[in-house]
Amino acid sequence: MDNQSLISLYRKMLLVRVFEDKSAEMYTKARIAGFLHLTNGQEAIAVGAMSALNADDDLFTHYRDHGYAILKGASPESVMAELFGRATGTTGGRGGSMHLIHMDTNYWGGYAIVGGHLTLASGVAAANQFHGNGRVVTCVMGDGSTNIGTFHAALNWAQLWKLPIIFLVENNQFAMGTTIRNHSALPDVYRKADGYGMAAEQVDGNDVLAVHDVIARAAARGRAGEGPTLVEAVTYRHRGHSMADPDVQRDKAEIADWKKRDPIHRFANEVLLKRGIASPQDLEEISAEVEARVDKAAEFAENSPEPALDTLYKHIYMEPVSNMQVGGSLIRPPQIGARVASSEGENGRQ
Ligand SMILES: Cc1ncc(C[n+]2csc(CCOP(=O)(O)OP(=O)(O)O)c2C)c(N)n1
Repeated sequence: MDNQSLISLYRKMLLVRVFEDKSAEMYTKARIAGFLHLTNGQEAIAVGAMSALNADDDLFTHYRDHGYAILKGASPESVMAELFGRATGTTGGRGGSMHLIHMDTNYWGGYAIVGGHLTLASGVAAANQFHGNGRVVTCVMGDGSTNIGTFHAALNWAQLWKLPIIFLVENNQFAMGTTIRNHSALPDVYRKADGYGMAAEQVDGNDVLAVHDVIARAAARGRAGEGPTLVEAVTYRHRGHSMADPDVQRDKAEIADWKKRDPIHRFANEVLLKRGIASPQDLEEISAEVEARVDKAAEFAENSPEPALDTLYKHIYMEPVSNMQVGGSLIRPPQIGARVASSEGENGRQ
């Protein structure tokens, strides 16, 4: 990587960090409602991974998704506005923190149901394979997700069909407050791939260049028709599970120890400063630029309108109509658990 690309990695990690800190501040000021899961400490994974993929590759993530949306190409303004629930947000203020989507850049979204997106991501990988479009899917999840049924269903299918997909586990060693040793029979997550004969790699998730290399290899494998890869990136989150978590379960000394391995400071010290790629003053300037950019995003969100009341029912399931004529048949609005009458008759679609 040339010097400019290395500096860009630093700038991006810092942008994700500062964006998260600003989100936390806005949450405490009650500008952001609902849940807010921050990614402080885990930035090297998102930045390293996204730097190794093509712009049109597909991305699915869990709910720790702000950085991914920005790195994929959504503006910090639109992401902050989404957190604020404003009309200018990535999904018009309807999704909020856990459901960022940016289809212009093939970011299929953040998902709140743990593991629920894995089979969806495999479906898109199957579509890519069918169309031969050369796109690879990256599906990001936490370590806790690897105990869920859909994890195993998705891995089995992906390996069986040699789908072009990377399952990227951000192993921050906790599912909420439960340690990986207490929630997973196999704490070495990458070894779960063995059950399906799938390629797997474990990587230091606090080393942005190492993550870049692993994801580049996995993407090449997917594009060459060699199938999926399970990547386990080992890291640690600096904050509680979400803003609602007072973080009393984790060991304070352990948190402090991992903060010494902060991926951003580490990259600045061990790569940029040590190799003379940037001076301390350069880094300060980058920091000031990033802070200003994020302040602007918060200002934009603050000044954006709420979604108009008459759009309340848009983009939920369907336009709410009392009845609808389709092909001469009367379609009743669906009710949960009820059959939907169709031209195929009562026993047709359910
Ligand atoms: C199917 C399902 N079960 C439980 C939850 C509640 N829940 C939300 S986050 C979480 C922990 C997930 O941990 P992990 O996958 O390691 O991700 P992390 O938050 O550490 O990034 C749980 C149990 C949920 N959202 N979905």
